[in-house]
Amino acid sequence: MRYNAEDWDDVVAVLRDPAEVAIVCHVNPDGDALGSLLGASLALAKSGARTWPSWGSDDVGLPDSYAFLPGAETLVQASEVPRAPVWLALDCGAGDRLGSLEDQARASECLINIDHHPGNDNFGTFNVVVPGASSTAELVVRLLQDVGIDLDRDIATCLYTGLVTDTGRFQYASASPEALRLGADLLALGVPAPAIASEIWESVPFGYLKLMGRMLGRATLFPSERFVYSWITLEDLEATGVDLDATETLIDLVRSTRAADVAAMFKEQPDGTYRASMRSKGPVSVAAIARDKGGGGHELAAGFTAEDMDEAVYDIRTALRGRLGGTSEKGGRLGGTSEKGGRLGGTSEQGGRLGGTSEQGGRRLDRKTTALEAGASEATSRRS
Ligand SMILES: [Mn+2]
Repeated sequence: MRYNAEDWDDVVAVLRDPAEVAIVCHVNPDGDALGSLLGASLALAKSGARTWPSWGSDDVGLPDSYAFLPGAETLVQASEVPRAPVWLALDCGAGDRLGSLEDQARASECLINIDHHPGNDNFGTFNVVVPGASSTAELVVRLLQDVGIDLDRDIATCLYTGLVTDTGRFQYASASPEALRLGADLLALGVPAPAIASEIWESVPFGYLKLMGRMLGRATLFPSERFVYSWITLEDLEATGVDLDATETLIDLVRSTRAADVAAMFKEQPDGTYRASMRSKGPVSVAAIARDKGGGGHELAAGFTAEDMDEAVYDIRTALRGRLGGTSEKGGRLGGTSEKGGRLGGTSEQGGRLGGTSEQGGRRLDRKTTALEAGASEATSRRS
């Protein structure tokens, strides 16, 4: 047994001799889900099992950033996964994360749930749920080692990918001594770490740079509330050729300033509403703010849908003033803002510079961006 996981030895026993295993990760898979999925599949296949790696979405295929993962060609569509006797669910915080494959997985003789999300509902026949583990990949490595499967370079590459992504390139709290030792062991198997990093973090399409430029150009700071936000429109996506799905990490750029503790990113949706993502560096909880706006989430990461972005920004600022106004020191500092505060303009340095309303600021920045883009594409065509 490891990690005090009661079912550990049972899982090792099942994985020692499985003839057929369906291996699935959560829908909208991230690096840990994909790396664990393909790493486990390659390893079990190497030990003689027939494996079906997949997840419960309509179109199973690796995103461009993860196309390098060994075993990519072995993925099968959800509809092709048979009624295997053993199912291995990886990185799924709850049964419903199995998507369209949930019923089939639950109906199997043996559903093994390997995960590290706190609050996992132990949906498996056997459950190895270790919230203290850096990644599901870490648990998969240790299980495979106990099963007695030698990890090769390809398997290690998949599992290293899970480890490096879930630890935020070894910078989050989950980058434990154990996680770093595991990283070292995997590197020793020949994992091409610099190439992996480049594939994952330096592989955005060129248009994404333009999208970041537009978005960052509009970033608006309210120093008193220590709140920063920005937004993208459907027109931005069209002009830059970026898919809405590929914009999930934009919020990380917005929240990277020292000047703010709370960040919001608004994305225009096809129906004209704005999807808002919020992040807090603590102690302010953005969950309550999101709930008030009809959304939800965690204390430090939450979201909601807004009919009107300006109104949502106003509401967030009001909520933040309410949260911070409790102490006299902060109350004094914040008091000036609320007195002067118009809807968006006037309060922040940037709001003023942008001409008072976000709409005006946006238009002006758009023109500038367009000019820059024109210059850039000229330069590109001259070079090519
Ligand atoms: Mn994970």
